[in-house]
Amino acid sequence: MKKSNILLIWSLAFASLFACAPKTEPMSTYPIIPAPVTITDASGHFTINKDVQIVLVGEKDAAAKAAEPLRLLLAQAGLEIPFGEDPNAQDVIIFELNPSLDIPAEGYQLDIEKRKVHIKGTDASGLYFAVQTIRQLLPESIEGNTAVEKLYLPAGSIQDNPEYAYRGMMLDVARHFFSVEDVKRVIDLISKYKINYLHLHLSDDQGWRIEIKSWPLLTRIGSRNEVGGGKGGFYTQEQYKEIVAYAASKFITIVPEIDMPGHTNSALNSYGILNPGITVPEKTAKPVDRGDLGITEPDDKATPYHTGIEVGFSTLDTDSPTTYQFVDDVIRELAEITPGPYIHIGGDESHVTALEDYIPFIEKAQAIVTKYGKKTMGWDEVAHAKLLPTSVAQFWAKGQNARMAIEQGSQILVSPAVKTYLDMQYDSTTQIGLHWAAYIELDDAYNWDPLAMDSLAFERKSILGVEAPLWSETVTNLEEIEFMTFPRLPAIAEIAWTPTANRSWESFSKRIAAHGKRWELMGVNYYKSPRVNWDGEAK
Ligand code: TNX
Repeated sequence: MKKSNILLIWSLAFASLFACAPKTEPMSTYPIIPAPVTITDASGHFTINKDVQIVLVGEKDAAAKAAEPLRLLLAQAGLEIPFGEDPNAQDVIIFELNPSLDIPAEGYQLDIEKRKVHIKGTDASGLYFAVQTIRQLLPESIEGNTAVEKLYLPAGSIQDNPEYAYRGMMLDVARHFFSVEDVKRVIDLISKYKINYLHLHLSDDQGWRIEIKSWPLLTRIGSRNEVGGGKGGFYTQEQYKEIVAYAASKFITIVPEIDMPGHTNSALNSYGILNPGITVPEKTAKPVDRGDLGITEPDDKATPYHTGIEVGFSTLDTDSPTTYQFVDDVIRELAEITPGPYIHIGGDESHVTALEDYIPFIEKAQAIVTKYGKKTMGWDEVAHAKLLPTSVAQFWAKGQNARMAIEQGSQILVSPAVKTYLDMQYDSTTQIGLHWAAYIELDDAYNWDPLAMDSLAFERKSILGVEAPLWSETVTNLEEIEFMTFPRLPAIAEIAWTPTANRSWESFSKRIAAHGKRWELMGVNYYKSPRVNWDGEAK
């Protein structure tokens, strides 16, 4: 044989060896966000191909809720993995749900060996979050629905659980309305970062967005507007239930908010009887055409639509018994369609409600929420009222209010506008968004600690969690939602999930670059922050 042929054969053999060789970089180098509590590397890898089976162990029905999303994800890559029965077989992915294991709530233990993947948890959420970790151990191509013969997972172990029980995002569907499909897309994207609450801001001065059967004009009139005077919209109760169920399938709980007693002009458009006599700022007022709706009775006290972004001019009539009947009906209907523990009553920026009226209003609203079996959330101003220990104050502006809530025995949800507000512009060149609180670049969103937000440090036990609100005065469609949310939401998610000692900007800024590649495959319109080298090595 000619020398050159031998060389060719050798080099072909060598090349094919490498073509088949899977990625075997250590598990700890994979760009997992939020960063897990501990990762232990091992050598080798697990191969996912058509011979692999998923096996459920322990509480099988609950485990299946987490296993099914993995099965669907792999099916997207052309790998149809069946369910099997034998946990002692080889080439299995075991989902074990066992409440007596020593694993904290929502946590998981993930062990990847050459012939077995073993996922353990004490609740289904933990197993689901393990699946999100596995997703990030798979190659980026998994996000692009590309069919493959096999996939590899690096061997090793991860022990993981969240630092905070509440890891949330808020979407304002009142200033601009977003469709059920848009909300589902947001749920898809945030669930990958182990977010477990989505707060929906369902009413504000510009629009009322949830059907309340006992007060039908709220949607017939109050929903037909948004910032800029667009047509607005609302969710029927059936659509809301569809959102709740979709979120639940991704282990996200919906927190509905009806903002009261301020931010209520859309209720006052619909029912003048709730109006103590407020007027809408003239330059943003748009008349309501009741005749066009076939409503013949005049309502002289009903206000015009508010199409601008001014805040703090509206209030419910806090002296009127009708107002409390209204609040009772709204909360009763909302509680009936909300399986989650919280109802948010707003309570922010009630600048035209006197404090002596505001306080009893909040206390009555809190009692109504309690009567319907739910816990109350409110923006930090609610701490002026007597809060129940089960109530949660959402700290957005004033540390003093947060401390007042804590002194009463309530927990706080940490959402400082200067760090977590997703509607804040990244810098002075950002085309959408506001900057009244701050410009928030990605490193600003990442480099802070919920325990040290105020001059008086908060105690760990006083903090329920962290939430990033996206207000929508300037955000009008899904592309803009994505642009303001990514990459900052993953930064907030890591603050809420990962212990402070495990977090560093240096590491996060490298890991997030790999997520940019995934978002491109998913068609996510993200902000390419100049603080990140997006073309850098994925790992
Ligand atoms: C303040 S945050 C508000 C909202 C606005 C937001 C805009 C809070 C409780 N109130 O009404 O939409 O600023 O950034």
